[in-house]
Amino acid sequence: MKKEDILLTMSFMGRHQAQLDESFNVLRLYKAEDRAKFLKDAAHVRGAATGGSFKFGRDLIDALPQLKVICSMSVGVDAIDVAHAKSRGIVVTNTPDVLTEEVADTGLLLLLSLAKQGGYGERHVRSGRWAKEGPAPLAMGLRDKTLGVLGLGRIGEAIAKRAAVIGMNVIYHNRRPKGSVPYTYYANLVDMAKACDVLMIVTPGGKETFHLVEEKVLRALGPEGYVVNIARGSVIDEKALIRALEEKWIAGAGLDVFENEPSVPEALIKMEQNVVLYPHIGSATVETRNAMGDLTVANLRSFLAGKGPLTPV
Ligand code: 8YV
Repeated sequence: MKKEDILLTMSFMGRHQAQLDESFNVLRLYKAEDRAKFLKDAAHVRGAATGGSFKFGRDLIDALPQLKVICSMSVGVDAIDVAHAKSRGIVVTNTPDVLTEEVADTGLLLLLSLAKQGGYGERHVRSGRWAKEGPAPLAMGLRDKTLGVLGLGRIGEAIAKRAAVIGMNVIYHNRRPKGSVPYTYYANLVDMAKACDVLMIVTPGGKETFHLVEEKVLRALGPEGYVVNIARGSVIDEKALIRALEEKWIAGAGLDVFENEPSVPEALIKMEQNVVLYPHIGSATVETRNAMGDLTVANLRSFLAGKGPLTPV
């Protein structure tokens, strides 16, 4: 039987390329020399596979009039114009749950590395400063400190549990309180920023959370406060964050995501001691990416076989 044509927007790991090739005739957009001609020839596809960083906007959606499903290898779908896709009756799927614990581990790693200056200490050794200048400066303990979780969803709750294990108090801010959790709810983000020592950002990206953490929130966090972003760069006003660090409105920042990835402002790169920078590694382990890709391919196979999506957004 002739395999169905599907669109693959960006390169996937070999394991998932093989899975896709096994079931479909894969049309690889990222290999196209003439994008317009490629899309004209691909206009009949019903299904597309994509990744969290690939901008799947209105133009591309409208260039594919037969499209019925977009399967993203990510939990965050802010790079896809989901509203427009749904208005065209197109189903969008993502990869929830399979990465929750992994991203929460990275959130904890960023929190500990920031507070305990793990990266700075490591550079203190490798640069020879320890031998030349003596011990690294003392860091901050996290026991009895308060973690303010902005966005207590699946990943937010997993991070909150980890923080409680290391002796932190946990408070949170969401659009509405969550019945089932043992943490104090703050209806107002500025009030929560005032009440916490570390603000942990775990919201989805997109219009609704764009620059949610801006000057007022950063000033409320205060000169001994820290911010950690494990969500999307767009949630923080990055210019305001740089001012906050330079003018010491806050004490430090741990960032896994940025407004214009992979470019990171030089001002942040220069801040050695109180800023930790990771290259969007939240879910970046072999185990978790395998699971994310497997779920993405399973969504596409199920939907195109007429059995519906497994994890629609
Ligand atoms: C993705 C992520 O790998 O799932 C998400 O939303 O941010 C990561 O797990 C990322 O989108 C890759 O660019």
